[in-house]
Amino acid sequence: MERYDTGKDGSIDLMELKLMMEKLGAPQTHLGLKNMIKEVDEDFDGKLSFRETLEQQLESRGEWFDGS
Ligand SMILES: [Ca+2]
Repeated sequence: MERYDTGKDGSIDLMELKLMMEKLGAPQTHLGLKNMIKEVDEDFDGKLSFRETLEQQLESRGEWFDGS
């Protein structure tokens, strides 16, 4: 999923998540995106690290990154 990290900083920020969800065919509102980040963000930096998203995916939300 590194291809979604357009900033190449090792994490997915709000804008990158927005683009990612649009590409996955499930566009989210700004509020929806913030809630998604808040749900997964373990260190409260407002971004999703690959580790955080991977853990989330493994735990319960596999549908997030389906179709990759
Ligand atoms: Ca984080």
